[in-house]
Amino acid sequence: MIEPVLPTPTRAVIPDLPGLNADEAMRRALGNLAQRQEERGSWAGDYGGPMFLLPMYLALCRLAGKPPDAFRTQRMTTYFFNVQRADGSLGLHAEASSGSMFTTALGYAALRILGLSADDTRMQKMARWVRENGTPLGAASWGKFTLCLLGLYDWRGLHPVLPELWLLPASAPMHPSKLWCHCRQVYLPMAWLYGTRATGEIDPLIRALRDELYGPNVYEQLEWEKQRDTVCPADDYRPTTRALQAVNFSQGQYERLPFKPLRKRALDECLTHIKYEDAVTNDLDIGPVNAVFNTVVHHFRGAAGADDFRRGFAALDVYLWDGHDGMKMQGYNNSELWDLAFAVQAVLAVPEQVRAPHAPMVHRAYRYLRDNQILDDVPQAEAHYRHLSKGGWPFSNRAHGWPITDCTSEGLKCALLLEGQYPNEEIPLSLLRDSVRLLLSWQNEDGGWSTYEKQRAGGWIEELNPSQVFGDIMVDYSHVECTSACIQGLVRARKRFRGEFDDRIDPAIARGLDFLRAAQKSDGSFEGAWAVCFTYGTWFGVTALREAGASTQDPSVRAACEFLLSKQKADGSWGEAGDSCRERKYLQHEKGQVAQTAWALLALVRGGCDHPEAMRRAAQFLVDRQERDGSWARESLVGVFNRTCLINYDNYRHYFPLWALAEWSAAAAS
Ligand code: LAN
Repeated sequence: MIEPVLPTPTRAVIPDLPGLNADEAMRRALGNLAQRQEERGSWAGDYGGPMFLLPMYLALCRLAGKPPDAFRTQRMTTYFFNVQRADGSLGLHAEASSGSMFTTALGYAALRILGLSADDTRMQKMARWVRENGTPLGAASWGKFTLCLLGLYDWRGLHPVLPELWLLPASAPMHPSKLWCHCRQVYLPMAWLYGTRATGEIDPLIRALRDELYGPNVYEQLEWEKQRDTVCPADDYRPTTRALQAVNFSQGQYERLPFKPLRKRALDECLTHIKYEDAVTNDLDIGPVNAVFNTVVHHFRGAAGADDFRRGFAALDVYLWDGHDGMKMQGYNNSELWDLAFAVQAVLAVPEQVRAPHAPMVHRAYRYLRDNQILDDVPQAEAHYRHLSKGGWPFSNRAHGWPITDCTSEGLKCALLLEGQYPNEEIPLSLLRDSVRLLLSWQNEDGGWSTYEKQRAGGWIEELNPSQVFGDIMVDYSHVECTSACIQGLVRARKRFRGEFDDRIDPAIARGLDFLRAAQKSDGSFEGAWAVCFTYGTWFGVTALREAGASTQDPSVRAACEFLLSKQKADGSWGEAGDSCRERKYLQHEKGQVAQTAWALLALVRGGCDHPEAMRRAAQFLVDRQERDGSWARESLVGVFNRTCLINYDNYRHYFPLWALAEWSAAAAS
């Protein structure tokens, strides 16, 4: 078959029209999207924000003796200093309202690795903050761990991360397979590195750093065993529980045994799982932390790990992003499938005659969707604690390969919306059926959906969360967003495959709705877990209820709309502060945010809100905030994970306002 050649987008010159209307705003927004689209059909975007990732990467570069080149060195340095706070510290994420020992201690070491002098005034300020706030002895555990690798903290000052846990029977309550996959995949290489006490060379730079971080000649005098529970208040979001103390104590006793007959086998078991993860993800690994730590493992394996190291190190390049504020390490290899699924739905919400000139953009996007669906289950899934994958969609691309519940559902929704448009390049129907089956297979006993896998352990395991800085990392819980997305996907699938899966889809949707209704707060809101926060969650909550057939008079829908209306700002916008996620209550941001205003407007439109003026003002806000070229300017970070760490979804500002304007104008016209 000869592939049709799609015309590439050209840069349009847009005159500055006074008094823009919604149609014109949509036209410009579409032009902007078309211009930003990659040849491969997706939209690339900055996925930075977390401040612990780049230092982890630079620790690896240091250990392996592979420093970044001059250009990267300069851009990475720029990044650190751009996000450095006035008091000299770094926050957990780029916009944190306070400094974190975890990221400041690691960031300081990273900047020295990049070649900055300790005499630089910005460095002096940073080092002073570290010493005045208790030194790296108070860093959160992942910070201490990374410092151990570099020889900047002593392994005796860490609670054990036992590789032997991987030898337990899989049914044991403490078996790592029960953990949320991100947590499991981080503690896997950590267990290997802890078990071997992997430490780099102690050279003059490391010696100097010890003095700079802890104070002159302090390091050698420290009583390390006593520092295991030292944590600076800024890093102590989840303080150690009694249950964790007990587990730490018993693991500590085990580790003191002079002879550990299982250690060698346990390390081999860990290595098998590490290599497997590398193999099934094309060395990308599930996320940035295990991508770095797995590569550190291969480095310390020496000649035996040389090939694995080379591939792992090369794969890390795609995690680096050179953005407006410098070069950072991103939270994932990219967010392209996720962005694409929303962008497509936003474009298709625009009236046909307005979007007609952009048909090639949608066509290109469809190809990306098709080319990045996951075609097979991973080999020996069960032996590696993996769920099924076939028919799923990932967050980024097929090479990464881990399918996600809501990404699969949004992917399926797009595939169904575009079905029949490109007869020669269609996604095979059998693969769409696979994705429906996969969605069904992921539903939890509580009726909700988690992120990558079914929930495998009770919430009690959260009591053993050793990370200190993150909340809810131990278990793959059911979430409002994932549940809503899966319900939406199943509603569409029910229509498309009428009769085929009804006996499974109907009860699944009903149970999903029960989960959602139970998750709704008494003020009518839904709490989101993956973006800020109640605005995001409420948009998902309302959407699922309405898609699944609830009327606009449904009390849950009404309550959700009332909640949103009560938070609208005087200028018609919504702005919710990132700290809402940490505090778990709605906190106003000082400024209205375009992405959040779009979510709120979408929720109100879909919820059949009977305050047309409130919605008109929201739409007006979106139009007023638009730039001449159809884009929207960068605003506060609105993505989040594990309650505390904000992350940048840079494309949200380009398609969510378009989507909201499209649905609002359609509803307002009818
Ligand atoms: C992501 C990115 C995608 C995101 C969505 C699909 C948007 C969401 O709806 C479900 C959760 C998920 C899959 C998600 C979970 C947490 C991730 C993987 C991240 C925010 C990207 C980075 C983050 C990861 C945990 C960062 C590394 C830190 C650890 C605590 C392991």
